[in-house]
Amino acid sequence: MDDCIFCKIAAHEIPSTVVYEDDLVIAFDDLEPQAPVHTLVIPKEHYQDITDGVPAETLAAMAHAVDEVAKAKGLGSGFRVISNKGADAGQTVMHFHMHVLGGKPLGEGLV
Ligand code: D5M
Repeated sequence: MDDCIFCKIAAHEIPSTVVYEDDLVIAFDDLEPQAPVHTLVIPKEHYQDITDGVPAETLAAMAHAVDEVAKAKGLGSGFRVISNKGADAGQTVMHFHMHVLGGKPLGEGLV
């Protein structure tokens, strides 16, 4: 999509700190980190959110990328994966993404 910031990151049209990349996905550090490690995993193709008909192959590639991020960032003791869908969940960038959060004890609550 022309006006999507994450599409531009996926195309390397705007800079990001890339942690992992393959043919289907790219992972890069969040600009507004909520934890010592806060990396986003996105599909290179544009999907609005997790419910937008994302192919199984792409979802599997994202799961693999999460694992690669965890290894690259030394998150062996644990981490959290969150994907916001829609305004009520706080989604601000309408390109499907998974937040990978860690680097400190995150507590037991989900919100
Ligand atoms: O999360 C959207 C996330 O995207 C939020 O944590 C900020 C991050 N963001 C926005 N623009 C950028 C760029 N250019 N680089 C890196 N990170 C970015 P949401 O779940 O939609 O609220």
